[in-house]
Amino acid sequence: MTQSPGSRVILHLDMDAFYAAVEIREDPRLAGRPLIIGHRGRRGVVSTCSYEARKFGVRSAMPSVTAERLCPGAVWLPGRMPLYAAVSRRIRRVLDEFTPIVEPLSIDEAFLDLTGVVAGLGGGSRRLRPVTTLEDGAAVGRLLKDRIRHDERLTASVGVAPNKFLAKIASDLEKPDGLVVLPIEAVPRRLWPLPVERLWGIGPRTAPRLHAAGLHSVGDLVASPAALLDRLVGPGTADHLRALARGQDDRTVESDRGSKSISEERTYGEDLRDPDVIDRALLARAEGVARDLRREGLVARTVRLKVRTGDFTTFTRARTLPDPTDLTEVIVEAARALLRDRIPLGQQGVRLLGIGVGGLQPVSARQSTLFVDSREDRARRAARATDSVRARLGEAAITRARLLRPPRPVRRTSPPRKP
Ligand code: TTP
Ligand code: MG
Repeated sequence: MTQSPGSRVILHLDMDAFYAAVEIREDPRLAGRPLIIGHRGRRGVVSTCSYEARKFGVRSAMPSVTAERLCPGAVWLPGRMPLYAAVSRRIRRVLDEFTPIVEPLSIDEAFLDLTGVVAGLGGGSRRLRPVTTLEDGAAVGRLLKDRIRHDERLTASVGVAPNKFLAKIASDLEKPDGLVVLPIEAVPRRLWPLPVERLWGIGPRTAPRLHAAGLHSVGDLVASPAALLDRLVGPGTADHLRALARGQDDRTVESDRGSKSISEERTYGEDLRDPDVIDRALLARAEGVARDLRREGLVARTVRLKVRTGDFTTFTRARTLPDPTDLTEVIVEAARALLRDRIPLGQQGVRLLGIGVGGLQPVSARQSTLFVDSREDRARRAARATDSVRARLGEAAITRARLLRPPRPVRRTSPPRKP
């Protein structure tokens, strides 16, 4: 499969009938029987149940009395959290072996960003190479499922897609023990038939309003006139839902390790309007953030730009870098692109400007050796040298020429010359 450059490979993993599956592993006599984890009685609710119990209509969060009525023959167990938590921690360690960017969502599910990570992708020789396509991602998914089956005797369902939303949809499509790749081309066939409730942001309050207007499936929503959805949920939410329905989602996988994110922001007494002044403010924030990264020995996978405009609207936009970095130039370029392409400044000036970085990992853990090019290494060495001069001689010892230049009174029409 061909993919556009810069596209991501995101994996979502969700364990099957997690608490119930662990109990069945501990006592194989339970296998094949309807098993419900939860407390019986008037005040109890179902935590989860085996797939055999689901055939009777039993579901998570259902009152236990309802479950008892639907499935009178079920075995009930109260649940053992410490055991499930220990299994979850061990699975987490397996996930960590595959990529440094793991975002756990709950005790039994997580997102992994596999873009560019090096894995033994099989093909007879099990050659190590970086993950670049969804098929590579699926190969990693297979390895991951095999490891969990082997180490824990449990099954997981995996979705592989170019973003978080589609990966999560995909992991659920063929549960249990599923492995589904969901490229953007498959969105009409696989996403559009699903109920609108599957879009993030459509909850119990919004869903009935959409149903009343005849919008039941994601496809209904795609086919509906824009004005209808705008009126039902407001134009902001409508845009968000339309993007998801087309399979678009640019949220980044936020690793919880090194969850300490690094950021810098400034509020200005007077709104910034001159593009040149705004650009220099961006550069200064990027410089601060990059220096913190280098001091901590970390590289960042994502760059986040925060802009508050004169009318107090706040925008936060993020992008994933093709390769983790601690370089000012790379960070400021990402921030510039976000400002240019993703923030509708309109006539507004900038009141607050911030740059943050996430997806942090130790510089030594940079896995995508493919991307280590000597130009970047040289830039990094230069940055380190500058940092150490600053550390010895103080802040003012070295300043970027660009940051010294006075603001220009008129709009720039040609790119700045190199100083
Ligand atoms: P889920 O992944 O939602 O459910 P599951 O793993 O049991 O089944 P599936 O195959 O559909 O993924 O939740 C993971 C665990 O979290 C689940 O085993 C029990 C617990 N849980 C609750 O205790 N209460 C709830 O309402 C839900 C949804 C889950
Ligand atoms: Mg699960």
